[in-house]
Amino acid sequence: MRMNRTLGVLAASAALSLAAPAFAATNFFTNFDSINFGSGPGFTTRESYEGWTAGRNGLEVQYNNVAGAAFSGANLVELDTSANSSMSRMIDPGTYVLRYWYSNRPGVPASSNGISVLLNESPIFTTPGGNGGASTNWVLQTVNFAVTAPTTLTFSAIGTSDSVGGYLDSISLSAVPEPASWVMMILGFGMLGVALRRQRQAKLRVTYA
Ligand SMILES: [Ca+2]
Ligand SMILES: [Ca+2]
Repeated sequence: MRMNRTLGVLAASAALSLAAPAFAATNFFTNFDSINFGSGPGFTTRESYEGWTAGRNGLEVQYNNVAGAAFSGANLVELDTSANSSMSRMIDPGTYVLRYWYSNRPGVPASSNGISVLLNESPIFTTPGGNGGASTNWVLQTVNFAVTAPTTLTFSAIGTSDSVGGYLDSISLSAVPEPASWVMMILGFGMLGVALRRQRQAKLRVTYA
């Protein structure tokens, strides 16, 4: 009985260390495929989509190869609607890895294809663009950053504002545990392991007494 209570406390502390601030941070995955827009090619301009809020020029979702194939599923986002456009969402404090797939729009020069990542409207990363070829050319981009207060994460078109621009697909934000949280977590699980072993030994003693 006493062991069970100890075990319970240790399990709770291990769970608490899992729920430490790093784990309360924002995690999301978005691939723009939540809506099936039908079988034919086309595009739609929306004010919000999959947790993203569009800037003043809306958010263009392309589907079914209207101007190049998506990285995942049928849909992708192009960040240049009728003019350079953007999409934003709020994230909580944390240490993060941002991963996203980028492609030039086919046939569009590098000078019109750029996309920047911004935190509270300050650029932290610019996707290396390039001249668009005959088809989409998806390249994984990885950006590491940390924020200590609620922050607006934005993807924004840069370069020539001309209704054609860079593509985005399959974006994920993953919180990275702080070193202190790792130590807490390892300690927590270590203690849990010791308690489990003790409990097992206690049971053995009871069985064979
Ligand atoms: Ca997709
Ligand atoms: Ca453009």
